[in-house]
Amino acid sequence: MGRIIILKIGGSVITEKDKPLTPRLEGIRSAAEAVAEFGEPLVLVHGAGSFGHFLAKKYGLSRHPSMASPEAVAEIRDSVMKLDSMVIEALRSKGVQVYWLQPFALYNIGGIHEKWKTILTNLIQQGISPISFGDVIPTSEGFRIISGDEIVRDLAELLHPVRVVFAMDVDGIYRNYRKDERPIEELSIEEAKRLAVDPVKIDVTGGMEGKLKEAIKIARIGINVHFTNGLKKEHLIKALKGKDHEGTLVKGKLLA
Ligand code: IP8
Repeated sequence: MGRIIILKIGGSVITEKDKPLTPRLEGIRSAAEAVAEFGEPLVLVHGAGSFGHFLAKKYGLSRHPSMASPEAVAEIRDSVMKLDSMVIEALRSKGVQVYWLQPFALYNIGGIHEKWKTILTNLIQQGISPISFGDVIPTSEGFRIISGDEIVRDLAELLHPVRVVFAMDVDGIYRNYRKDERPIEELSIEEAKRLAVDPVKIDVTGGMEGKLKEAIKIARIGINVHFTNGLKKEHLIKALKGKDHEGTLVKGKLLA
């Protein structure tokens, strides 16, 4: 069985987070190049950045299901799909072949459907990178935002990858971003839990805090989680290889 690595390309890498509906073209290109140069198929998930969070906030949608207007849902979906096409196009232009996965279709009640384990593993074995993204999805109680970070965690639980990489617009996790020069090299699950990270207020799915929470859940099933800078190609390639990189490793440890 081919080894599986999951990469989350953060919304801050592929969009200008403070400017609504603005792609970060050099970030999209650099992440696509890193994936291409790494050379192995990956399970890819990307965030929505300013193509999702501004609109979600505007229409009052969050991770909890609520009733939303059809216009709101259609507008958010349309917007994240535009970003998704740009990411897919950049990847394909660098020679990375992807298979697009509708986030909603992955889910069954209670999590990702077991059947996807074989399907996703087969895609990887055939040299194709499945790709999904943070989205707005229907539930029995209305619509909700599903974060790419949440999809990554659910995929990690299903697929037990050799590692998970979160690519962001900073080098890693910092104790104090403004004061520290370098991010923390390694965090145990306990240390990660103690670390207070400022949630970015515009991010309806929890920003850095949300990422760290999902990383802790992944590390608890024994999987190493790497945080790295997706705007720095060499950093990202090293993280994908699981080598010492300039980012932060949350050390996986199987907890009963
Ligand atoms: O950027 C959020 O996904 P994320 C999706 O991965 C929307 O948290 C539509 C805001």
